[in-house]
Amino acid sequence: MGRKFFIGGNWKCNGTTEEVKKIVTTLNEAKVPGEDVVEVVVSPPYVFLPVVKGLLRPDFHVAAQNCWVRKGGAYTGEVSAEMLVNLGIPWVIIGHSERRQLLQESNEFVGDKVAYALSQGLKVIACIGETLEQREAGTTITVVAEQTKAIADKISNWDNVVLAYEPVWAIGTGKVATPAQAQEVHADLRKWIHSNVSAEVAASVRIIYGGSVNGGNCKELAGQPDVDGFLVGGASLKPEFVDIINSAT
Ligand code: G2H
Repeated sequence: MGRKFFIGGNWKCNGTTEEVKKIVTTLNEAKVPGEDVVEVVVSPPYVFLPVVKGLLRPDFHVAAQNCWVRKGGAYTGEVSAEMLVNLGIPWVIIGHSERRQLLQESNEFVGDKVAYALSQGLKVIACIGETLEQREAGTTITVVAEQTKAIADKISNWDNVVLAYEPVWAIGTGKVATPAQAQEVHADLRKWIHSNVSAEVAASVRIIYGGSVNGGNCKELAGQPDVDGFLVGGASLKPEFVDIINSAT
């Protein structure tokens, strides 16, 4: 079976209740292909998860932007995987580069988080990607392979994992990877998974691209054979997100 196209909207730390409701209204009124063609998941900040989940059309789903690395308890300011499950939130984004860079989340910590979230029944969008310095040093595949290995070392079942390749230099900069650059890394990563995880996982795991995706550049990127969808930041807050969803066809 082919890999179903996946579109994630990462709203990051944006929005008021009114703004969030407006985005949901736009999404609810949008004409998009069915769930058999494209899987759509939007990720509001924690505080808006219940309102978005309550108002959002049933064929779209919600994700948290992070969760704690193990069972909840005395961890001030954290939100546990169990709490997300309790709220009926099916997905979580883990290892976004903003957290890796600003909050020093290491590869190992991200791997532990992915494993714990999966163990609790969540589905995970796991983010990886190189910095500009690493790309210019020619270490892109080494870096993303190390990030992926830290996850692979901790999990045995990839059915509920989507890998988001997000080159750090393309995030929120307006500087999108070219379709050829994205395809090259996705294909290399799939090869790495083939050799280091299994042929089955390499064939089935969805590798989505993130980094300045918008309504204008999505179609060409979507046409690349190893690009299985997008994780969209800035443009997911705007009506053009609907065009990005429609790039699935
Ligand atoms: C990358 C992306 C969403 P943007 O962080 O995860 O954001 O599309 O704004 O570059």
